[in-house]
Amino acid sequence: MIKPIYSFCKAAAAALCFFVFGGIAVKGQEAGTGLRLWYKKPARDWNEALPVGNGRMGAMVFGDAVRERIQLNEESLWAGSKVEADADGAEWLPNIRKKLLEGDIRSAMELSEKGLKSDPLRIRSYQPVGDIYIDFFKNTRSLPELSEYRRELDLGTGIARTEYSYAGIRLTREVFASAVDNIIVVRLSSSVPGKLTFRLSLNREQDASVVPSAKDELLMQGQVLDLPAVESGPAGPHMKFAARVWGMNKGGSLQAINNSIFVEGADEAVFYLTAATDYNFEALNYDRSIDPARQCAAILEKARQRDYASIKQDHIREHSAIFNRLSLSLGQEDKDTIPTDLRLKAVKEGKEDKGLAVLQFQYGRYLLMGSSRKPGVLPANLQGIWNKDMEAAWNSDFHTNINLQMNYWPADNCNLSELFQPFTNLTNKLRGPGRITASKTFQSKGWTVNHLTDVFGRTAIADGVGWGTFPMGGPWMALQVWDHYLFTRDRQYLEQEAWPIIKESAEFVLGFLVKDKNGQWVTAPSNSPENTYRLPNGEQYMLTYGATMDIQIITALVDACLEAGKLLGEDKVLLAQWEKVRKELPPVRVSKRYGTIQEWIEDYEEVEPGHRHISHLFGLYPAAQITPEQPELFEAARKTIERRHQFAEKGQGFYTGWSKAWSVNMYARLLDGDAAWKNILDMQRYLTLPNLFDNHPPFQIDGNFGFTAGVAEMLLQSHNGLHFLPALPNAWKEGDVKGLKARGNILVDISWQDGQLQEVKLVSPISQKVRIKYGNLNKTVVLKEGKPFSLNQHLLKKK
Ligand code: FUC
Repeated sequence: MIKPIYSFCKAAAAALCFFVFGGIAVKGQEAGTGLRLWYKKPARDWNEALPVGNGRMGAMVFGDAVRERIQLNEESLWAGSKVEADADGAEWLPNIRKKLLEGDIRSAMELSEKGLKSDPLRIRSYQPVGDIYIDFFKNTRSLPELSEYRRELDLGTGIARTEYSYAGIRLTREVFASAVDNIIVVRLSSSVPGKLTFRLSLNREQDASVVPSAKDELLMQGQVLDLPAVESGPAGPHMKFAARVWGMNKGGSLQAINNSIFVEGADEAVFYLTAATDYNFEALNYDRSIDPARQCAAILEKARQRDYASIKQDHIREHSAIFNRLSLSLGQEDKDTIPTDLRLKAVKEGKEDKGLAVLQFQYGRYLLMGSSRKPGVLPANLQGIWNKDMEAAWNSDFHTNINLQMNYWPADNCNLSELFQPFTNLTNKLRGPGRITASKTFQSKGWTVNHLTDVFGRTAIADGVGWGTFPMGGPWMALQVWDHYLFTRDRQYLEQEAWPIIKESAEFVLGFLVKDKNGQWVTAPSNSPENTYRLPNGEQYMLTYGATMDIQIITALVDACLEAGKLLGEDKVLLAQWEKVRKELPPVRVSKRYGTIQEWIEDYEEVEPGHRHISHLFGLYPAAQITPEQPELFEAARKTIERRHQFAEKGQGFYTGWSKAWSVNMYARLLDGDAAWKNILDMQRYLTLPNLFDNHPPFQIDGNFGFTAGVAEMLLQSHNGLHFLPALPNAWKEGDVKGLKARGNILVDISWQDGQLQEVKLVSPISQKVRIKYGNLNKTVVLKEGKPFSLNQHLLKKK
């Protein structure tokens, strides 16, 4: 029987941060910001483990004193293979459209099932690389009594640390993912020399084997073996992958045997770890000319030239330079002496903890840094980069009917613009397969993707024609690329990346639209993700034409193309054509039944009124078509979200993490800070896991990112000039934010007291005129290149 081993001392957490081990001062805070998740117990399961990531590799650190587990991911390791799944719509599409527009949805659906159903229907999953286990105390009869246990993740340094004492010895572990050196680093040390004895093993539950590749190194090599699965594409040996762990010891011995490295009697041990696959992003496929084992060897070879201290120093420097660009205080009490799980518990029991909201806000920024940047290429998926399952929930894919887009909502406004690049990379790459989907399935030009994609560039309809027909996935992605330009004003990005993407997306839309009975341009077929309507005869469908969201997306896309086209001197005839189409789109309508925004082109009854998707409010957020300047729509938008909530509270849908996070952003746009704060509290109370991961359930990272974007949106909006503190909750009496980013590439600091603005500071890299707003005050100011511009509570310039 294992004795209870954790007798936790009451010593204040901070005191543990300054132990001296073997002459090395280990300072818990280092260059960090004091923003930490910390716990007095090891993770009992994955949802308590702590994430580190460098954009290409991720790891979840459990911190168990007896058996440490570090679960590993590499961004490109996917099951499946590249397939051409598009159905040939040529023969079917005209009839499907005709039936939809005539209101004969049953026939349209039957025809779609026959003519538009893709093959294979589904995609396969993003997979983990495997696990590192570190076993201690294997040969002891009874486990020693452990004390002063603490594990933490310091968001400012990106270092996960575990510490505990036994028999007068203090043991410390540090884990971080270095973007500079492209590796994961694990260091174990003991306060008493010669006391480190353990076995580190590298494992994967399937499709791989591990051998020593040198006396101090392990090599895992594998190949995903896809078993036959209904409608999921070819079975067979697919993506190849490898991982290497190299270890070094100070004192004692270190030796690789079988799948393990045995360390005995050491003072300190350090491991560098990397993984790779034969995935080639350029080809959106695996590529047999790539040898993952050699890739790993090359990465490790470089890292081995560098000692732990300099790798760590470079990591902290690089990490903190990005992370520290933005600071937020909500005037909260400092509760850092209370473990994070207990703070969360207190909130779940009804307390409010603004500091926890700040921590979650910054955690969203941290998680985007961990899952979306160089050396990685791919964007953050449904779980960022962190996934433990061979068959993950929703395959941990890139869901393009909101989830992938939501992941990137905080990238620009939270001053992390370079983290957006992987989103652009994928959007740009999807133009290749997306042209086939546009031309074959939808008989149009340009490119598009439906409601999901994977690393193999799936763009065809997936998961069935009712659910998966969402030709607006591409235009929505394109719009986000355009928005990134609006934030950064990077002309080169506009010319070389954004413009080709949005222009070709608009080509798709123009070729796809058809005229309805009122002579207006509509999409057909499509759906309003992922909601179902009921016809007067009781039949229920998802498939439709001219869903409100589609019209809003197309309006925004045409507006973007017109603005970009004018900037770039595009052909006037084309611009005029777009302008004409825009005028001939159906209007956004208000439902006669409920006074809400009408979700479909007809005022259908919704089957699930508390549905998690609120697609018809796309025009409220992320787009900016529904604003206080259109009072009727603005009011209808409020009613729409309230109605969703009302039904959700009766237990009819809605409560998923990302959906609540969307509500935070929408309430911010409705200028209702108290409602936004209530939704944040709901997220904390019902939808947050002990490691502060968002709980869909299960874990899904979009909620984390949507949360972060939402908090920023409450403090600053910039879709229509700069609006300071547009949705400040009553509970946020005082506070201070430094380093938000507004469209126009303007950095914004704001402080407030007693719920009133105190001071604003703006810095713009270029000279420009901007409209600013606070409460009822409106004005225009001229910013000079690089010169800070400060305003007081009356929006008067400060000296
Ligand atoms: C959409 C959502 C689900 C889930 C999935 C990954 O289908 O409706 O709630 O988030 O994406």
